[in-house]
Amino acid sequence: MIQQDLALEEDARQLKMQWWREARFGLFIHWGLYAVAAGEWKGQPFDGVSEWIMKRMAVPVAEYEELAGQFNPIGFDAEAWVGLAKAAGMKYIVITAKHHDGFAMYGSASSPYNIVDATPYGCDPLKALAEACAKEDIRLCFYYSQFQDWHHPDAGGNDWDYPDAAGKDFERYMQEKALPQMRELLTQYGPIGLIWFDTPMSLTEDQSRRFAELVRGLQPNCLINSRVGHQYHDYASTGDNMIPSDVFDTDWEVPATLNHTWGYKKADDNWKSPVQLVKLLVDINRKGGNYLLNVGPRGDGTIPEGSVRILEEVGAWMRVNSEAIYGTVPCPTFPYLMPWCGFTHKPGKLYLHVYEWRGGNRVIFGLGSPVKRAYLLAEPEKEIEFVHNSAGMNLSQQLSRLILTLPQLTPDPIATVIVLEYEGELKTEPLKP
Ligand code: FHN
Repeated sequence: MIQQDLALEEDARQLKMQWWREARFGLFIHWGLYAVAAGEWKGQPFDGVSEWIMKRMAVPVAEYEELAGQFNPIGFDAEAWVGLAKAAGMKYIVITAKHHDGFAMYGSASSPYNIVDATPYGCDPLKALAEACAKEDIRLCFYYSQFQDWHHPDAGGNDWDYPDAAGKDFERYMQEKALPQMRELLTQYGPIGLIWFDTPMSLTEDQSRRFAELVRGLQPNCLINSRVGHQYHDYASTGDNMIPSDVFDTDWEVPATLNHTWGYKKADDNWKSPVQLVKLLVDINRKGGNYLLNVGPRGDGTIPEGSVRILEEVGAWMRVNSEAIYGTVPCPTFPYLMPWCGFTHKPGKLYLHVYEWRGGNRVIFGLGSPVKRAYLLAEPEKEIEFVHNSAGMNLSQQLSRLILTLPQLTPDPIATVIVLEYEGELKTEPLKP
């Protein structure tokens, strides 16, 4: 009976993971009072990720609260944000409903320290986002810092206003803020794709379980990431910007920055280029993961033009090539490194992302599955000539050789994708002495 229950639970998890596995690319949004500070406190620049300014500069709660009085993001446009994610080819949005600073970015009845009650703006951006996401078929998801809350005297993280030795009652924080806010988020905004917990730190197993049970009780289809703690998750978050070195055999996602910060920081224009981003997306997808790429909107509600332009360029590439991204499954490693290309995979199709195109012969060693057809994803009628020799004694390290004859063409400035249709299972061959 217990075995049967477990099997049913696993079947249900497989079903609810489907949209997320199909999506492969999502938008993370870090937005909060720290966007007003923009990486400076009293004219002093701060060296670190912007949303940590309160803790790193040990800003007293009463002083940090003053940012709320200056927060009036009249430039916020939910449809433009959702439109940007959609145009970039992203399928879900995860936004900070409450980050470690404890400020709720929605109208919360459980704490007046929220954007509706404590700012001149007085509106609920998550409501507007929920409506825009529903229209555009983008899954709305919430980030919630469940352990750290530097505003609440009993929560984790604030040892300058509230020293740990003063006898914190974490249970009181859970009962009066964290659990009620989770309930609000799961009952006021329609179906939520996932709850993105963060920094569980010293949460006990019982506390993690109660967060997970609350989510599952209110929205059984809502996914939970591994930072809920104690293995109560549906999928794993890797470390920030940390990509596994090879295929990772579980459901996983990389939370990643576009520059060097999550929240808006006016001094940080270190944007990754569209080429770098697509290479990362391809690499992450090949290894079986999702890419959750962050933007940090400003205090006025606008997304920095630098990030908008880059995401639009990624989107232009996605419009032609997203078949090679959505719903991909892991692709085994090839025996040799091939810096000129990347791979993604779906059963029956191997996608070769050519970063450095040149006409003429290019060889792929070690593809063990017979190739039936090769063509350009952007122009499927353009067949690519090839010869596929199976492994033999006289060939390099006894590996199969796929010799592609690439035509002269104007390549995609990011990556030109070739589809290789193959027979049977996808097999790559190991190097032999
Ligand atoms: O401390 C946070 C950080 O500010 C940011 O939210 C990232 C996103 O993954 N999570 C924590 C650090 O891992």
